[in-house]
Order: sequence, then C-alpha cells, then structure tokens
Amino acid sequence: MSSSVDTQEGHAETNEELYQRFTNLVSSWPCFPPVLSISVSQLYRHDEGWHSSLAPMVGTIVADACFTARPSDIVVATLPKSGTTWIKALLYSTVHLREHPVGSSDHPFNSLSPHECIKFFEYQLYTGNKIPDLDELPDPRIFATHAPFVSLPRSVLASGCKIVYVCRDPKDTLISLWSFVNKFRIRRGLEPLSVEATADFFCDGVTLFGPYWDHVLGYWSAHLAHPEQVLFFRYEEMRRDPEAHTRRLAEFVGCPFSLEEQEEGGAVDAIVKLCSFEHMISLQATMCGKTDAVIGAVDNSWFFRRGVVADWQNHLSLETARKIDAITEARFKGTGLLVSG
Ligand code: PAP
Repeated sequence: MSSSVDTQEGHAETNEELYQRFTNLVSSWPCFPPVLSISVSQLYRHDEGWHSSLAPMVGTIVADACFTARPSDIVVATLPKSGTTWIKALLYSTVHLREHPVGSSDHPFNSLSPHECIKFFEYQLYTGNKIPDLDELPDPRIFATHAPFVSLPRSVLASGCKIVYVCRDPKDTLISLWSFVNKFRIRRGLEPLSVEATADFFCDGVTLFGPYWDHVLGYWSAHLAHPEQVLFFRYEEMRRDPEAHTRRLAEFVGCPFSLEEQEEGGAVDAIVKLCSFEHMISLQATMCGKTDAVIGAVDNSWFFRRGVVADWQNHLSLETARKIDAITEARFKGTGLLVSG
C-alpha cells in the first residue's frame, strides 16, 4: 500500500520511513534474547515498561500514530492466553447475529478463525510497512490488541469507543503461554522452555506484553474510572456462566438481544454453544486453517489446548504456584481485583 504520513516537521514520510523510524526507536530499548525470556525471538522493553518482540511492538507504535478510531468501534484487549480467541468468537457472533445466524451454512466460523474475523492491530493490521485503509469497514468495526492500556492507540481513548478486556488467573495464563511458545520453539528447532524457567521469566515480567500484573491493573483502573467504556471480564467467571457474560457483552457493545431472540430463538444459548471450546475445535477452520500474522502463519488449532480452569495444577509445583500467588496478592491488594477483596 502506498501512502504517506505527515510528520510533526511537516514533510511527508513514506510508510517505509515511518516503520523504519519506529524500528530504530524500539531497537534502542533494552532487549532480552530468547534464552532470557518467554519467546522465540528477542523481547524488547517498551518505554512504558512492557515487553514484546520487535514487529508487534513497532506495530503497536504505528497503530498509535496512524489509527483513527470511531466512537462506534469495539476493541478487544487481552494479555496473550487469557481467552482472546473465545471473547473474539462471542463478540463477533453476537454483533453479526442478524447477518450470520448461528447454524447458517455460510457462517464465517466455518471457514475463518475468530482471529481472521477480528484482527490484531500489532500482529495483522499494522505490519509489513503497511498502513491499512480501515475507513471502508462498516460500523461497528471490531479490532483486537494485546497492548497494555498505556499503549493503546490514543484515538481509541479519545473516541470513547468500547473496550472489552478479559483477564485470566496468572498461573493458567502462564501454562497456556508456555505451551504455545514451545510449539513455536520446537517448530524453529529451539530447545523447549521448562515450565519452571518460564515461571521465573513470568514472575520477572519478561513475557509477551507483560508484566502480567501491570497489564491487568492498567485495564482494571480504566474500567473503574470509565465502566461505560471499559468492560472487564474474567475467564474463570465466563467459564462459570457464559450465557450471562454473553448477554452482558451484547448490552455493553450496544447490540442487546431482543426478547424474541432470547426467549423464542434461544440466541444466547446458540451463541454460547457455537463458541464453546468443544464446538470450535471441531470446525474445519480450526482443524486445518492457519492465521497469517507478523510472526508467521499460526495453525488455528494452536489457539485451543484444554480450555479449562486451574490446569496449572497439572504443571506447576506448589512452591511456584505460591510464589505467583504472593506476587498477585501484593500487587492486587486493595485494588478490588483479588477475589477475596
Ligand atoms: P491468544 O491470546 O494467543 O489469542 P488465547 O485465545 O487468549 O490466545 O488463549 C488460548 C487459551 O484459551 C487456551 O487455553 P489453555 O491453553 O489453557 O487450554 C485455549 O484452550 C483457550 N480457549 C480457546 N478457545 C476457547 C473457548 N472457546 N472456550 C474456552 N477456552 C478457550
């Protein structure tokens, strides 16, 4: 795509120059080789204190500079492995229920993964020297990001558009991430990370878009300050009552189910079943499809592992679990984020 961006100095900068400028900036920040982080490539530490590999970090900064949000947009925000694929599926099928009734033979999920239906700014849209033209997309446009709240595109905040955040128990997030990153490491011929080494990096915050606790706190504070703009869900509570969360989600984004849809059509149940782990893994798009991302094509099946709560008990030592809980307790105490208060 050929376009240019006006710089503060007033001269037009090509997309290549813009990406190069931000690549140079990120390259000047501290970095951690893959042996010192949960990653397959070097992780950089952003000025705002979070970590990611080069291309998604540059994409995040380009999105901040170039994305123009509309008040009607919806942005899904998560840490990796917190339930992104699931919330994307629920949100997309809810917002598009009338065009794509659940069970229709041409439902997008039959051929596309939720990650192709709702794209990440930093992995799919603002990549490869491109500034995508998103103006033609019909309302409501839905995007996703793993970026922390402090690094969201500034127009997202200014527009007042809706932000849907999902967090998950850090121990399950860690185990899910460990398994996912090792798939990439094995594919690239790298030694898999041990669970204990992964836990150490996680606790030190040297993990994708982490520290975990900063990420969650950033969106939690935003939710407390602007509950009408930032919805805050927990994976564990979604598992417990997906129907109530789907209704809440629909209301929050301004697409509530009609009484008829709820009572006669069973729309909520149908969406919950459509997006359930068990149904999603049986889809052709999951079993055979891939999603293109700046880190390479990812098998859609890699986004599904077990989909349960507390699987960490099968992998982490009690000592490590206690260490993570102690950090969570210390960081979340008094914020209202701890389940016990
Ligand atoms: P991403 O951030 O890379 O997109 P994300 O979807 O957040 O990944 O995380 C994947 C986790 O969500 C996996 O958890 P696990 O490793 O503990 O199993 C995956 O199984 C789970 N997941 C994916 N889809 C669903 C779903 N429909 N219902 C419940 N959990 C799901």
